[in-house]
Amino acid sequence: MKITDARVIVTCPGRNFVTLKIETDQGVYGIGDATLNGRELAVVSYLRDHLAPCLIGRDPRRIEDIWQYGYRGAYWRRGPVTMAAIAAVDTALWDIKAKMAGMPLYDLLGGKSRDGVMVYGHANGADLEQTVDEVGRYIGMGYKAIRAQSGVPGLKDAYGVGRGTMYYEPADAALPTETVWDTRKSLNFVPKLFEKLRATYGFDHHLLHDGHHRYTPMEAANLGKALEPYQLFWLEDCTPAENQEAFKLVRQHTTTPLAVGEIFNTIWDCKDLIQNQLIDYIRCTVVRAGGITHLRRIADFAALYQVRTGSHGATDLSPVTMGAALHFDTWVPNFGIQEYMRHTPETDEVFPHAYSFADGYLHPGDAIGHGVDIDETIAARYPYKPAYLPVARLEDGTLWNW
Ligand code: EZ4
Ligand code: CO
Repeated sequence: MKITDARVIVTCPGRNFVTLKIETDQGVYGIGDATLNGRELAVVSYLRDHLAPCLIGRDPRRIEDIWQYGYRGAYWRRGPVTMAAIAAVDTALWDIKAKMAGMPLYDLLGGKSRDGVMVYGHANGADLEQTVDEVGRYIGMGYKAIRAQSGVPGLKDAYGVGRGTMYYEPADAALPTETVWDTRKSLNFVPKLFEKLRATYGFDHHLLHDGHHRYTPMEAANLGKALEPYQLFWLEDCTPAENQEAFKLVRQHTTTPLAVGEIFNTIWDCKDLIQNQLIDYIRCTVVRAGGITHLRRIADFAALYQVRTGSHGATDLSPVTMGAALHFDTWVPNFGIQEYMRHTPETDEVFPHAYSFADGYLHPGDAIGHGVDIDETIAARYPYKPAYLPVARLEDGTLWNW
């Protein structure tokens, strides 16, 4: 069996997506997601100009060997661009293998460990009252777990607050939007939001919050401690994690569970955090962390330390990543939760998929492969459009972490 073609498809049904389609001499094809928000064309070139030509003629059944070829064979290891390209190839090859086996991908991975994948949705509002109402709306839709982000008094454009509520999309402009951040204002406000949420809805639902890398370790510790009475499911990205040791400081001050890893690319980024038990959930997902082959390695390593998975699932993760992640989540023994931001109807039309939502759970469906396809005719109607994530500055103009 041989790979005959590896094509990159760029489409923008409301937001940009980069998709790899691998074709074989046996008529079976596989689909992989290669989207890197705000840096899409770098991955397009990596695939089109460098990796795809090396794949032609290879046996698509040799997933592990092709993974190692992409990783070790480039000499230049790791990094978001490289790992998104490797992930796209890997996802497409698992899709092909599962189709050849006539199985849904979760069966090929080892079978179902659970009946449904618990997801958390995003409730956000311009102020406290609106956010509280939004959380109520998510509870009404059947969600068991909800992330709450709110506008902060005195700050324009807080992270996580959209223009429309259902389809929050941070990559909002052809050049990066500038936003302003102030930690003091945020620390004054966030505990009040969760106090109100628990007072209104009680403690039956899981509540989550994303700090989006904006606090220093000591500020993060302070926030984690202040949130303890409200029993969060997790506090995410409370401080930047390049220096993994920073989490020792946070950890020794708070019992609020911590989640990190949506911007990690490999097991090496997670290694110290996991083996020192500095986090509770690892946020890596298929496209960011080298596909199913590498994500599986991260999850198995995490299991040794009772760290559970909590895969990133924002709108920039295409339905292809969502589908593959749901198969992974259905199998992985140490599953925790899956993030789920809904895609727009235009995106769902470009990517027909077998997964579905019911009662707070996503189900991967029983289609063979990972169950997500791309309609190239519809995709061609939406050409690439430059779109960037915002940047954040402190009130004095200092560039900060968005
Ligand atoms: O800002 O995926 O938890 N979710 C997030 C996302 C990220 C975007 C960046 O592309 O932090 O909203
Ligand atoms: Co996040």
